[in-house]
Amino acid sequence: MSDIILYGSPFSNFVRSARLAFEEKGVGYTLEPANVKEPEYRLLHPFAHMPALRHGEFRLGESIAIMRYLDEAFDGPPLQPADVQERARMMQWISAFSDYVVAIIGRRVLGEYYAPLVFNRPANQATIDAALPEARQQLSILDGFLAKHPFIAGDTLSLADLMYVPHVFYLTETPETADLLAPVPHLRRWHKDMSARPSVQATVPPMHELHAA
Ligand SMILES: N[C@@H](CCC(=O)N[C@@H](CS)C(=O)NCC(=O)O)C(=O)O
Repeated sequence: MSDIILYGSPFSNFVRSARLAFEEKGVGYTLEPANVKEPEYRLLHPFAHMPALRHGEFRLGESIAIMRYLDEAFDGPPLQPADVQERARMMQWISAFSDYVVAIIGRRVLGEYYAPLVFNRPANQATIDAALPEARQQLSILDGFLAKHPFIAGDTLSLADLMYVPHVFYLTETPETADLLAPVPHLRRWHKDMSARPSVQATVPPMHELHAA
């Protein structure tokens, strides 16, 4: 058992991004359930979300904070570009992800398509339909950058790729959401390349459990 514990569900996109950072760095960890409703959980994450991390006495919440901590506190391949402008561009994509992509593709498109499986309620098609134009635009913006660069921040793998992979993975998993990827070949190429990485393969959510539930 590792002395680093990551709290969260293997289905959570944000937990998966943190797990991807562990895998890419080669840092061992134990994944434990996050009891977000328990008052003590707020000692790990003040806003009671997942993921949260415990490393000895150190506690930390929020995926990107955990990912940067792993990258900066441990040896292993660097996950942030050394070049200051590339590092800034990495943060641009991560910030856009957290504010725009999560709101549209995460909450409105994926959140609704997966509502029957995850929340046991019907999908709200009106919410999906209203979000689709902006979702398509977001994917096309990413596609345009990936037409010229192998990775989201530029020439090397970075935390930005690890942030986006889980959301794009869920898009590939239903026929309706996979349709959104048809017009974005460069994003599909990136996702194919990412899917070949051992880190991505080691963190695939156990979808059969979701379908059986
Ligand atoms: N900004 C946060 C988002 C985390 C988040 O929204 N996590 C969801 C699960 S995907 C959560 O904890 N929801 C509360 C709950 O499940 O009760 C991060 O990047 O870590």
